[in-house]
Amino acid sequence: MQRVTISIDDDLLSELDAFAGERGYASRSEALRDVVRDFLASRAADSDERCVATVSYVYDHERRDLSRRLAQLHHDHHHLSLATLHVHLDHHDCLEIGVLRGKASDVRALANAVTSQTGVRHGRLDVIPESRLPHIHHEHGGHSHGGDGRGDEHA
Ligand code: NI
Repeated sequence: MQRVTISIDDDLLSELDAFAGERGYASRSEALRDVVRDFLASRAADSDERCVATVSYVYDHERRDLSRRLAQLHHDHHHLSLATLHVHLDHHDCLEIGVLRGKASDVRALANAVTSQTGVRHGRLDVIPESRLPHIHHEHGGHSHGGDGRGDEHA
C-alpha cells in the first residue's frame, strides 16, 4: 500500500467525514478507498469486462402480467441470471434481488430491461467487475478455483 497526500476543499472534506462517520469507517483513508473503488467499478460496468452483479427492484405483483413478464426476462437470459430472491413485502409489493453474471454490458442491458418495466420501482444495479475479485480465474478448465498456489479459498 502506498501513502499519497491530496489537497481537498474544506467543504468536501467535511462531507467525506460525515459520510465516513455515517457508514462507520475507521478512517478517512478507508472511506476514500471504498469511494474510489465504487466509482471505478461503476465505470467498468459499461465495458465488455465480465462481472457479477445484483439488480434489486420492487413491484406490485397484482399488476397485470408484470410477474410473468419479469420471470420471462430472466428465463430469456438464463445464461446471465443466476438466481432471484423474492420477498413478499406486504399484500401488494414484492422485492426481488437478481444475481447476474456475464459481460458487463449484457448484464446492464438485462437490468435495464427489468427495471424499466412499467410498475417496477426502486430499480438499482450494483456491479462488481471480476477483475476486482482477485481469486476468480477466468479459464475454468474444470473445477480448479484459484490457481495462485493458495488453494481453495472457499473452505
Ligand atoms: Ni411476492
